[in-house]
Amino acid sequence: MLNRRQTLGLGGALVAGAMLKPGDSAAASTSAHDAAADHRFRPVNTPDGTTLPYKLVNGVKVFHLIAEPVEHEFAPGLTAQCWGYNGRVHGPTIEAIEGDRVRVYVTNKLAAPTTVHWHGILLPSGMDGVGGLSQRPIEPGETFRYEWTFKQHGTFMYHSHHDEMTQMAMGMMGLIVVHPRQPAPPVPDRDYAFILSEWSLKPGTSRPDPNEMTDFNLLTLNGRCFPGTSPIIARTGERVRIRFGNLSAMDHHPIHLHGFSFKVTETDGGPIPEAGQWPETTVLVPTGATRTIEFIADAPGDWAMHCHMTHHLMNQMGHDLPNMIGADPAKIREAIKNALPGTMVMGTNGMEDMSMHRAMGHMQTPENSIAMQFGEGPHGAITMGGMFTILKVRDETTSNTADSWYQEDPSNMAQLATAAELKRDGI
Ligand SMILES: [Cu+2]
Repeated sequence: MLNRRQTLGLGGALVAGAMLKPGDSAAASTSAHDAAADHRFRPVNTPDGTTLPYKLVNGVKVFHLIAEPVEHEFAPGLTAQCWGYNGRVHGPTIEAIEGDRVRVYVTNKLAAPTTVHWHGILLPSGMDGVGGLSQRPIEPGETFRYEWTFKQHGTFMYHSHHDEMTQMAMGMMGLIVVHPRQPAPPVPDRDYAFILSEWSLKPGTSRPDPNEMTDFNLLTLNGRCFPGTSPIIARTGERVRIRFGNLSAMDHHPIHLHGFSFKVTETDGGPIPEAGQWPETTVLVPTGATRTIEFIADAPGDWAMHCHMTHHLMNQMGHDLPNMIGADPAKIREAIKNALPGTMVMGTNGMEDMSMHRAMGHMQTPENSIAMQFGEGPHGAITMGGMFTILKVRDETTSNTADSWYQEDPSNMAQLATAAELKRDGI
């Protein structure tokens, strides 16, 4: 059930942990995925991310988070000096089972003090991780121990709770997925998890700006912006669960999935009783909250999944541009060409032509920046960036599915209308 990327991401953890059972005292390195072997739950897949391994010590799952600077790639061609955990932005997903006793060591390798808050987890006040309120900050070089028993299941998050504005803007967050001890059927065939976040990274710079309040220019799914996001995959007829957690500084994200009607089955407060679930195609994920959706992937195809705020589908270059719709840019280019050589003016028909110029190398952009919108699809440019990815549903999936495009039956495709058709229908 693991896809190619997930298998790669897990590396040796699966092998090392395959034979461990709860209660083993051996301190062998493993991950929550070992339990999948006895079918108690479907392991969660964090696209473009990974799951944090643990050691089982006298029945306690022991995790180690290391807060540290990370050079992070948002999409090919765009990297930044961020802060994350265990060499990643965002941190690896912590996965466990309801009832598990867990111990999480947090080592601070940053130059600044930090803490970790376990967002939505029901635990003792002293383990809550709020700097100054529930503990003193973890100074650089120190390691703190957090410990609790999971009394609940669902989708939760962890994040810095010290100098939050700075540290969260730099990337210090991750997901926590707790599976039910007694899974209630139907257990999903696919279980994906995304963390939604936003960044301000001025073109040509290499450090996110934590002082930004409104003009975020990188909107990410698991720290990646389209076209850097990996697609997600399902086989036709499978039950798919997708978990969204939002830790954006200032924005909520209405996540829209094409092609399906889904139900919102849980929040970070817990499962929603079936009688309270209603059908949706867009789920609003407020900042500081999680939402989980489930549906049957009963229609094969390449289906867009994205935030519906159109400015959250733009990358860096889409900001602070003059409105040139319907104007003649030639005169402006002429007027400024000596003062600002290489300047592009937004096209008179929108952004697509500008992105095409950029992609074809006609347009100069600052070093370490990416086009505001532009992915390559089977039928031309996909004129989006940011919080956008693709759900690929196929009757049969293979290791190549992620890189393939859906071959639609031509009779089911929008086509250039013929003269005969126009005449027939009186157009
Ligand atoms: Cu959004």
